[in-house]
Amino acid sequence: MGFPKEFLWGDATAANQCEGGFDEDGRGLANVDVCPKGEDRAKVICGKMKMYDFLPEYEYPAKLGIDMYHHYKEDIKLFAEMGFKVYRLSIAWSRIFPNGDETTPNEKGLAFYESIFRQCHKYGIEPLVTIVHFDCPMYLIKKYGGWRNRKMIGFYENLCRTLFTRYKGLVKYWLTFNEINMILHAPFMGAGICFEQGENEKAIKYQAAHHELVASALATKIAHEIDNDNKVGCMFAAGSTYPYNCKPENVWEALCTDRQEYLFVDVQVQGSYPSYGLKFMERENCMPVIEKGDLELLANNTVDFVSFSYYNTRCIDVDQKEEVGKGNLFASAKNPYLKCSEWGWSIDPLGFRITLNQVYDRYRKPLFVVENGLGAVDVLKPDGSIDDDYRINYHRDHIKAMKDAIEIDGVDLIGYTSWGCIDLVSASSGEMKKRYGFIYVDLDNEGKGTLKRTKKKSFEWYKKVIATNGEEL
Ligand code: BGP
Repeated sequence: MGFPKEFLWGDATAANQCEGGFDEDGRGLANVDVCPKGEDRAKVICGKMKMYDFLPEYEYPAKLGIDMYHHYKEDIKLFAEMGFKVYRLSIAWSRIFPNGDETTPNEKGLAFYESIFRQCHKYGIEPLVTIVHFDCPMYLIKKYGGWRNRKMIGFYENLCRTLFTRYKGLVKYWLTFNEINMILHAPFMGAGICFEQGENEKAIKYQAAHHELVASALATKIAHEIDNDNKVGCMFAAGSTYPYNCKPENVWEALCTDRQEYLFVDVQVQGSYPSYGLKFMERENCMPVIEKGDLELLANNTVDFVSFSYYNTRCIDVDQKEEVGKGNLFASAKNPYLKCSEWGWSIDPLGFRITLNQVYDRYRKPLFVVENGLGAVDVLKPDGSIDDDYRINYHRDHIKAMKDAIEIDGVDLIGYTSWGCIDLVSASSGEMKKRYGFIYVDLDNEGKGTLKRTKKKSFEWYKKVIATNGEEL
């Protein structure tokens, strides 16, 4: 038993966190470029502080990333050495359409990703492509207001059509939007939205979400039309919410909290807004404008598989005034039964199994875990090696939980791409020292370093896991 024979082992990265080359070969500026390092980052990514360009007093880590733009061949070779069956990466929209609303794509941008895909295939690695991993051309934000504007659907459609046509035969697995529910938690990073004073923020977020959902259904439709072999998935930030105890109010709140996130996925998988969601949006005065034809489009173009990121569970205590737990931009009460990472994210492998089961029970579609990992500070030993046993332990426990979900619970899981196989810039904090990789990159928080890649201890470990199809952990 154990993992299915065809199980897709690999890892994931995102363009804006590793590529760099922010102004090379015609690439346009994007929201993810102007998210600075430091204290104000949180305000910027949440749309509370307008930052539409680079300001001299800030540093912007995405400009350089880990310079994968110039290192991708070397990096993919290392992924191949680990035995990846799949590599999840994302497209930087503004490399393909620098402003976003052009009709003709930038050939240099298209050629760059084509070269990446060919490189992957050279080693027998299947690319899994996230069409939008948080990025949005800045021009679309300045001119149209980002995803709050319905016109975005058309621009995104153009992007998708271009990608599906150009990469037919090279890419089969697509994700429409990374962590679509992040619109609620980080609207500038997730959907290019900045709020003006006095606006109904909730209404704007749900309107933007509706636009993304329509765009996602449209992408699914076009992907299937262009190539019947295309498999399209939704992607959300998962992690079940626990009631702090059996107090019914806590149980109820936990359910409501999870529903907030499931709302988007319910639409993408089941093809319609759930009743609780419609009631919520009505009650909270944030019902989106739904145009004629939208509901049919949503109903007729549901996804082929369900993917999600899992880092931690959450915990709800209605009596606890202060929210002290942290984790992937979600607020949470502190769970006294769990240890936390150095960044305060709880570590909960059984929670992973719980989440896998809950998602599968709800949707009964093939699942694909596309992010999971431990952000930690790594210490380079004098001989240049890195003993990241903490990372190995984290992955071992989570892979075991995944195995149980498959073997004991019958969850249909087709693949696992852990997060950040090669150290990259942290999305939430903009730091380099929050490292997830099996491969170390010599670059510090100040942007200094040689960019040299070094294998960590976990590199050989993950290689063994893949080679034995998860039998040797
Ligand atoms: C998810 C994002 C990723 C990634 C990850 C880890 O929300 O999809 O882009 O960064 O979280 O988060 P962080 O980088 O903040 O540690």
